[in-house]
Amino acid sequence: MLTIYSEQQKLHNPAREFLGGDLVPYLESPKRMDYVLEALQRNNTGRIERPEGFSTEPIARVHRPDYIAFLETAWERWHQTYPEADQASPYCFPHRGLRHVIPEQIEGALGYYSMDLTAPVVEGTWKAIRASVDCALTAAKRVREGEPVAFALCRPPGHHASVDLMAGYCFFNNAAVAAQALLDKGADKVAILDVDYHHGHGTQSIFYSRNDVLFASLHADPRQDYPHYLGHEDETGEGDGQGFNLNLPLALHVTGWAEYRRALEVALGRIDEFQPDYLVVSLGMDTYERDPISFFSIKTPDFVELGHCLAALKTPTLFVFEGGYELEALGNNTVSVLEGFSS
Ligand code: Q9C
Ligand code: ZN
Repeated sequence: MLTIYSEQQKLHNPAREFLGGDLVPYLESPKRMDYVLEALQRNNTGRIERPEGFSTEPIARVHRPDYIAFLETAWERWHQTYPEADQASPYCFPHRGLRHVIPEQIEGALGYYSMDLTAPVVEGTWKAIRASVDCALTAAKRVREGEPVAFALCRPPGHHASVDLMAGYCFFNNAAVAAQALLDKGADKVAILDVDYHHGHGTQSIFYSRNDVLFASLHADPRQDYPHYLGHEDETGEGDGQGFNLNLPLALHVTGWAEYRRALEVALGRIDEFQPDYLVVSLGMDTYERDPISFFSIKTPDFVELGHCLAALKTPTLFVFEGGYELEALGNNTVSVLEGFSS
């Protein structure tokens, strides 16, 4: 299977994140990609190519222009205010009852464009998030040009990023930008299946009122885990998008492959009924039993079966890498899905 990967993505390398009331080493580290690359090479999964460089135009089809402009200069502005700091994080947010006027000052602006504290901006963030989108767009282009399937090894991930908000290690929504690009190049319908452990609330919100993109997601019940405030079963879309959003929340600690597989069949059934021109898979590997921040118990062989189930849709498919934090197994698990798809 063709993989698209860029070294530039490593330039986003925050040292710390806020977790459990403490600052801890940043889980969404550049090392994640090394583990996946090593496993791809060890298993001879196929060509690994660098992405083409795209302009911000396809990003602006999904994200608000002022958000894109903010991200481009956020580090510079932060650095002028805090020359000693190695990462930029908000501390204050326009919550209920407050005004949504964009503050001039960088700390206020950071809060305006952030849902939470888990997406710190560092010196290399802009270059890395552009490269990550480029990987998704290049892989989409290859699939459009006839490749039956491609894997965009994206990092930072994207599915928590919405139109004008960063969140959950995500800045630009790679899967959403790729799906929109496929539509803009002539597709009528695209399905996005999100199998990351966390609900892809950014992707959901981007396409919530549309019927040309079906969003289906299997994830930890938001009553029990991040992103906490979206991802419930009764979120089914609005307006033209009514019926084109499918959330299948699953309970923590009791979800193994049997339970997961039942929900997967529901999602695949809906996608099959939708008859998309393309399938975009938001491929998070954090459903794995030993993931440090997750509580499902999917095992390595189950990922082979997951890939196999996805292939049954017989639809041109784009895999876009999302979460997954257990480094030792991350490579094998990812390759398991891809090989399960291809075999
Ligand atoms: N105790 C992705 O997998 N931290 N993002 C949650 C819960 C944020 C995950 C901590 C997790 C974001 C792409
Ligand atoms: Zn996740």
